[in-house]
Amino acid sequence: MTLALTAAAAAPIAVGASQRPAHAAKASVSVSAKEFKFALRPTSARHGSVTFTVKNAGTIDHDFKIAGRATPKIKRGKSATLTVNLKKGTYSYLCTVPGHAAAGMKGNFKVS
Ligand SMILES: [Cu+2]
Repeated sequence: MTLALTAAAAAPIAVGASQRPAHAAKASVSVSAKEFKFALRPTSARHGSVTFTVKNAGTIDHDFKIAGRATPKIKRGKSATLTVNLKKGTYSYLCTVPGHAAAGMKGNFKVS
């Protein structure tokens, strides 16, 4: 009885320790931008360094702004990356081209 309980308790701890790196998490998010919508994959991340790779899958210029930082304007078919350090919280993102956010190029990104 005592032996069985000890083994069961020890196993999950060992697995968790091997999967959790000691350094801060680094996340990658792929962002597709088009008229007039963003698609993020995934839509959330752990806090730490998050790199957004933004591809313009539309026909006109777009950019991607989050946490006060933005990519340059991205031409159709081109990509840009933006790395930001995010704390826990919910961050709104948008395209800063006039009218685009209002048309739907905005959303919320969750950081845990
Ligand atoms: Cu746009």
